[in-house]
Amino acid sequence: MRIPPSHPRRESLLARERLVEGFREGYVVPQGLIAHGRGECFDYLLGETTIPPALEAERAAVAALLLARHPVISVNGNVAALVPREIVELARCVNAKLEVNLFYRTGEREEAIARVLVEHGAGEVLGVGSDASCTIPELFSERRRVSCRGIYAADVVLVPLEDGDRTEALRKMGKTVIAIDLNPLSRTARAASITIVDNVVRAVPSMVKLARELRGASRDELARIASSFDNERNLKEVIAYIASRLLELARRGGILLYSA
Ligand code: PTJ
Repeated sequence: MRIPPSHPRRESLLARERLVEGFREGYVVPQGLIAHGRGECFDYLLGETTIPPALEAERAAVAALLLARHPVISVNGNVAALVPREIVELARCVNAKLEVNLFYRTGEREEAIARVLVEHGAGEVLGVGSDASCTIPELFSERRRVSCRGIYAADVVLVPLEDGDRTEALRKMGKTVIAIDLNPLSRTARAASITIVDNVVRAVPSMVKLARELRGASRDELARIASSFDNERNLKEVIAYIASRLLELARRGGILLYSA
Protein backbone atom coordinates (compact mmCIF):
# COMPACT_ATOMS: atom_id res chain seq x y z
CA MET A 1 0.00 0.00 0.00
CA ARG A 2 1.37 3.44 -0.95
CA ILE A 3 1.02 6.05 1.79
CA PRO A 4 1.69 9.65 0.58
CA PRO A 5 4.55 11.36 2.49
CA SER A 6 2.18 14.20 3.40
CA HIS A 7 -0.48 11.95 4.93
CA PRO A 8 -1.16 13.20 8.49
CA ARG A 9 -1.30 9.65 9.85
CA ARG A 10 1.62 8.32 7.80
CA GLU A 11 3.72 6.94 10.69
CA SER A 12 0.76 5.20 12.24
CA LEU A 13 -0.32 3.69 8.90
CA LEU A 14 3.24 2.51 8.19
CA ALA A 15 3.36 0.75 11.58
CA ARG A 16 0.09 -1.00 10.74
CA GLU A 17 1.49 -2.07 7.37
CA ARG A 18 4.56 -3.56 9.07
CA LEU A 19 2.35 -5.56 11.42
CA VAL A 20 0.11 -6.75 8.58
CA GLU A 21 3.20 -7.85 6.66
CA GLY A 22 4.45 -9.74 9.74
CA PHE A 23 1.01 -11.34 10.00
CA ARG A 24 1.10 -12.40 6.34
CA GLU A 25 4.57 -13.83 6.87
CA GLY A 26 3.28 -15.76 9.86
CA TYR A 27 5.26 -14.32 12.76
CA VAL A 28 2.70 -11.77 14.04
CA VAL A 29 -0.41 -13.38 15.53
CA PRO A 30 -3.93 -11.96 14.86
CA GLN A 31 -4.11 -11.15 18.57
CA GLY A 32 -1.04 -8.96 18.02
CA LEU A 33 -3.07 -6.80 15.62
CA ILE A 34 -5.75 -6.38 18.29
CA ALA A 35 -3.11 -5.55 20.93
CA HIS A 36 -1.68 -2.91 18.62
CA GLY A 37 -5.12 -1.31 18.25
CA ARG A 38 -5.38 -1.03 22.02
CA GLY A 39 -1.92 0.51 22.11
CA GLU A 40 -2.87 3.05 19.39
CA CYS A 41 -5.82 4.13 21.47
CA PHE A 42 -3.58 4.95 24.46
CA ASP A 43 -1.09 6.60 22.12
CA TYR A 44 -3.82 9.05 21.02
CA LEU A 45 -4.28 10.02 24.65
CA LEU A 46 -0.55 10.74 24.98
CA GLY A 47 -0.58 12.85 21.78
CA GLU A 48 1.57 10.23 19.96
CA THR A 49 4.74 11.62 21.45
CA THR A 50 7.29 10.62 24.08
CA ILE A 51 6.05 12.48 27.14
CA PRO A 52 8.50 13.66 29.86
CA PRO A 53 7.80 10.84 32.37
CA ALA A 54 8.38 8.28 29.56
CA LEU A 55 11.72 9.85 28.74
CA GLU A 56 12.68 9.67 32.42
CA ALA A 57 11.70 5.97 32.48
CA GLU A 58 13.70 5.31 29.29
CA ARG A 59 16.75 6.91 30.89
CA ALA A 60 16.38 4.83 34.07
CA ALA A 61 15.83 1.69 31.98
CA VAL A 62 18.99 2.26 29.94
CA ALA A 63 20.97 2.93 33.13
CA ALA A 64 19.66 -0.36 34.60
CA LEU A 65 20.55 -2.26 31.42
CA LEU A 66 24.06 -0.78 31.32
CA LEU A 67 24.59 -1.68 34.99
CA ALA A 68 23.28 -5.24 34.57
CA ARG A 69 25.55 -8.26 34.78
CA HIS A 70 23.33 -10.28 32.47
CA PRO A 71 20.77 -8.15 30.58
CA VAL A 72 18.30 -9.83 28.21
CA ILE A 73 15.81 -8.34 25.74
CA SER A 74 12.70 -10.41 25.12
CA VAL A 75 11.28 -10.23 21.58
CA ASN A 76 7.78 -11.17 20.43
CA GLY A 77 5.98 -10.98 17.08
CA ASN A 78 4.90 -7.33 17.31
CA VAL A 79 8.37 -6.14 18.32
CA ALA A 80 9.97 -8.08 15.45
CA ALA A 81 7.55 -6.43 13.01
CA LEU A 82 7.75 -2.88 14.37
CA VAL A 83 11.37 -2.33 15.45
CA PRO A 84 13.61 -5.20 14.26
CA ARG A 85 16.65 -3.09 13.43
CA GLU A 86 16.31 -0.85 16.47
CA ILE A 87 15.93 -3.71 18.97
CA VAL A 88 19.07 -5.40 17.61
CA GLU A 89 20.89 -2.08 17.88
CA LEU A 90 19.72 -1.56 21.46
CA ALA A 91 20.96 -5.05 22.41
CA ARG A 92 24.33 -4.20 20.91
CA CYS A 93 24.57 -0.82 22.69
CA VAL A 94 23.82 -2.24 26.16
CA ASN A 95 25.50 -5.59 25.55
CA ALA A 96 22.29 -7.56 26.07
CA LYS A 97 21.27 -10.97 24.74
CA LEU A 98 18.21 -11.24 22.49
CA GLU A 99 15.67 -13.95 23.27
CA VAL A 100 12.47 -14.87 21.42
CA ASN A 101 9.66 -15.37 23.90
CA LEU A 102 6.09 -15.78 22.72
CA PHE A 103 2.69 -15.86 24.32
CA TYR A 104 1.29 -17.77 21.33
CA ARG A 105 4.30 -19.99 20.85
CA THR A 106 4.93 -22.17 17.82
CA GLY A 107 8.24 -23.47 16.52
CA GLU A 108 7.63 -21.80 13.15
CA ARG A 109 7.05 -18.39 14.73
CA GLU A 110 10.15 -18.71 16.95
CA GLU A 111 12.28 -19.47 13.93
CA ALA A 112 10.72 -16.77 11.77
CA ILE A 113 11.31 -14.11 14.44
CA ALA A 114 14.91 -15.24 14.97
CA ARG A 115 15.38 -15.00 11.20
CA VAL A 116 14.01 -11.44 11.14
CA LEU A 117 16.43 -10.45 13.93
CA VAL A 118 19.40 -12.07 12.17
CA GLU A 119 18.45 -10.32 8.91
CA HIS A 120 18.63 -7.07 10.86
CA GLY A 121 22.09 -7.73 12.23
CA ALA A 122 21.62 -9.94 15.31
CA GLY A 123 24.26 -12.53 16.16
CA GLU A 124 22.96 -15.19 18.52
CA VAL A 125 19.21 -15.33 19.19
CA LEU A 126 18.16 -17.36 22.23
CA GLY A 127 14.84 -19.03 23.05
CA VAL A 128 14.40 -20.98 19.81
CA GLY A 129 13.49 -24.69 19.86
CA SER A 130 15.28 -26.79 22.47
CA ASP A 131 17.16 -23.73 23.75
CA ALA A 132 14.00 -22.74 25.66
CA SER A 133 14.41 -25.54 28.20
CA CYS A 134 14.22 -23.66 31.51
CA THR A 135 10.91 -22.83 33.19
CA ILE A 136 9.73 -19.70 34.95
CA PRO A 137 8.06 -20.96 38.14
CA GLU A 138 4.32 -20.31 38.72
CA LEU A 139 3.72 -19.27 35.14
CA PHE A 140 1.29 -21.29 33.07
CA SER A 141 1.37 -19.62 29.66
CA GLU A 142 3.78 -20.65 26.92
CA ARG A 143 5.89 -17.69 28.01
CA ARG A 144 7.13 -19.84 30.90
CA ARG A 145 9.62 -21.65 28.63
CA VAL A 146 12.81 -19.61 28.50
CA SER A 147 16.45 -20.04 27.66
CA CYS A 148 18.60 -21.14 30.61
CA ARG A 149 21.35 -18.85 29.29
CA GLY A 150 18.93 -15.99 28.66
CA ILE A 151 15.87 -14.81 30.58
CA TYR A 152 16.24 -17.54 33.21
CA ALA A 153 19.71 -16.36 34.23
CA ALA A 154 19.14 -12.64 33.60
CA ASP A 155 19.27 -9.99 36.30
CA VAL A 156 17.59 -7.34 34.12
CA VAL A 157 14.97 -8.20 31.47
CA LEU A 158 13.39 -5.82 28.97
CA VAL A 159 9.90 -7.01 28.02
CA PRO A 160 8.20 -4.85 25.38
CA LEU A 161 4.43 -5.54 24.95
CA GLU A 162 4.12 -7.93 27.82
CA ASP A 163 1.42 -9.71 29.77
CA GLY A 164 1.09 -9.08 33.49
CA ASP A 165 1.58 -12.69 34.56
CA ARG A 166 5.12 -13.03 33.30
CA THR A 167 6.11 -9.64 34.66
CA GLU A 168 4.92 -10.67 38.11
CA ALA A 169 6.62 -14.07 37.85
CA LEU A 170 9.94 -12.53 36.77
CA ARG A 171 9.75 -10.01 39.63
CA LYS A 172 9.18 -12.91 42.05
CA MET A 173 12.41 -14.44 40.72
CA GLY A 174 14.18 -11.26 41.89
CA LYS A 175 14.77 -9.77 38.45
CA THR A 176 14.54 -6.13 37.45
CA VAL A 177 11.79 -6.01 34.81
CA ILE A 178 11.57 -3.15 32.32
CA ALA A 179 8.27 -2.99 30.43
CA ILE A 180 7.28 -0.90 27.42
CA ASP A 181 3.51 -0.56 27.51
CA LEU A 182 1.29 2.24 26.22
CA ASN A 183 -1.34 1.36 28.80
CA PRO A 184 -0.35 2.93 32.14
CA LEU A 185 -3.21 1.09 33.85
CA SER A 186 -2.21 -2.43 32.83
CA ARG A 187 -1.10 -5.09 35.29
CA THR A 188 2.25 -5.19 33.49
CA ALA A 189 2.69 -1.44 33.97
CA ARG A 190 2.02 -1.75 37.69
CA ALA A 191 4.07 -4.90 38.23
CA ALA A 192 7.25 -3.89 36.37
CA SER A 193 10.24 -2.29 38.10
CA ILE A 194 10.46 0.33 35.36
CA THR A 195 7.51 0.96 33.02
CA ILE A 196 8.00 2.99 29.88
CA VAL A 197 4.62 4.33 28.77
CA ASP A 198 5.54 5.00 25.17
CA ASN A 199 5.10 3.40 21.77
CA VAL A 200 7.84 0.83 21.03
CA VAL A 201 8.40 2.61 17.72
CA ARG A 202 9.55 5.71 19.64
CA ALA A 203 10.81 4.10 22.86
CA VAL A 204 13.38 1.73 21.35
CA PRO A 205 15.13 4.35 19.12
CA SER A 206 15.08 6.77 22.07
CA MET A 207 16.74 4.11 24.26
CA VAL A 208 19.41 3.53 21.61
CA LYS A 209 20.18 7.26 21.68
CA LEU A 210 20.27 7.31 25.49
CA ALA A 211 22.50 4.23 25.57
CA ARG A 212 25.01 5.99 23.33
CA GLU A 213 24.93 9.01 25.64
CA LEU A 214 25.16 7.06 28.89
CA ARG A 215 27.74 4.51 27.79
CA GLY A 216 30.48 6.86 28.98
CA ALA A 217 28.87 7.55 32.38
CA SER A 218 30.41 6.17 35.58
CA ARG A 219 28.73 3.26 37.37
CA ASP A 220 27.97 5.62 40.25
CA GLU A 221 26.16 7.98 37.92
CA LEU A 222 24.22 5.09 36.31
CA ALA A 223 23.30 3.76 39.76
CA ARG A 224 22.07 7.22 40.76
CA ILE A 225 19.85 7.44 37.66
CA ALA A 226 18.45 3.91 38.10
CA SER A 227 17.86 4.09 41.85
CA SER A 228 16.21 7.52 41.86
CA PHE A 229 13.45 6.15 39.60
CA ASP A 230 10.14 5.43 41.31
CA ASN A 231 7.72 3.46 39.10
CA GLU A 232 4.57 4.26 41.03
CA ARG A 233 5.33 7.97 41.02
CA ASN A 234 6.15 7.85 37.30
CA LEU A 235 2.85 6.12 36.45
CA LYS A 236 0.96 8.74 38.45
CA GLU A 237 2.74 11.43 36.44
CA VAL A 238 1.73 9.71 33.19
CA ILE A 239 -1.92 9.55 34.25
CA ALA A 240 -1.84 13.19 35.42
CA TYR A 241 -0.32 14.15 32.06
CA ILE A 242 -3.09 12.39 30.13
CA ALA A 243 -5.79 13.88 32.38
CA SER A 244 -4.54 17.45 32.05
CA ARG A 245 -4.03 17.06 28.30
CA LEU A 246 -7.60 15.84 27.85
CA LEU A 247 -8.95 18.71 29.96
CA GLU A 248 -6.97 21.16 27.87
CA LEU A 249 -8.25 19.62 24.62
CA ALA A 250 -11.81 19.72 25.94
CA ARG A 251 -11.42 23.40 26.82
CA ARG A 252 -10.01 24.28 23.40
CA GLY A 253 -12.28 21.95 21.42
CA GLY A 254 -9.00 20.55 20.09
CA ILE A 255 -10.29 16.98 20.19
CA LEU A 256 -11.35 17.56 16.58
CA LEU A 257 -7.68 17.73 15.65
CA TYR A 258 -7.29 14.08 16.58
CA SER A 259 -10.23 12.61 14.71
CA ALA A 260 -8.39 12.01 11.39
O1 PTJ B 1 3.91 -12.48 19.72
P1 PTJ B 1 3.25 -13.07 20.94
O2 PTJ B 1 2.74 -14.48 20.70
O3 PTJ B 1 4.13 -13.04 22.16
O4 PTJ B 1 1.96 -12.17 21.27
C1 PTJ B 1 2.11 -10.78 21.40
C2 PTJ B 1 0.87 -10.11 21.99
C3 PTJ B 1 1.06 -8.60 21.88
C4 PTJ B 1 -0.35 -10.53 21.19
C5 PTJ B 1 0.72 -10.57 23.45
O5 PTJ B 1 1.85 -10.20 24.17
C6 PTJ B 1 -0.52 -9.97 24.09
O6 PTJ B 1 -1.61 -10.53 24.05
O7 PTJ B 1 -0.32 -8.79 24.69
P2 PTJ B 1 -1.46 -8.02 25.50
O8 PTJ B 1 -1.75 -8.73 26.79
O9 PTJ B 1 -2.60 -7.67 24.60
O10 PTJ B 1 -0.70 -6.69 25.91
C7 PTJ B 1 -0.17 -5.83 24.99
C8 PTJ B 1 0.04 -4.48 25.67
O11 PTJ B 1 0.91 -3.76 24.85
C9 PTJ B 1 -1.26 -3.67 25.79
O12 PTJ B 1 -1.32 -3.07 27.07
C10 PTJ B 1 -1.12 -2.57 24.72
O13 PTJ B 1 -1.68 -1.35 25.14
C11 PTJ B 1 0.38 -2.46 24.60
N1 PTJ B 1 0.82 -2.07 23.26
C12 PTJ B 1 0.28 -2.42 22.06
N2 PTJ B 1 0.98 -1.90 21.04
C13 PTJ B 1 2.01 -1.22 21.60
C14 PTJ B 1 1.92 -1.33 23.01
N3 PTJ B 1 2.79 -0.75 23.84
C15 PTJ B 1 3.81 -0.07 23.28
N4 PTJ B 1 3.96 0.09 21.94
C16 PTJ B 1 3.09 -0.47 21.06
N5 PTJ B 1 3.25 -0.32 19.74
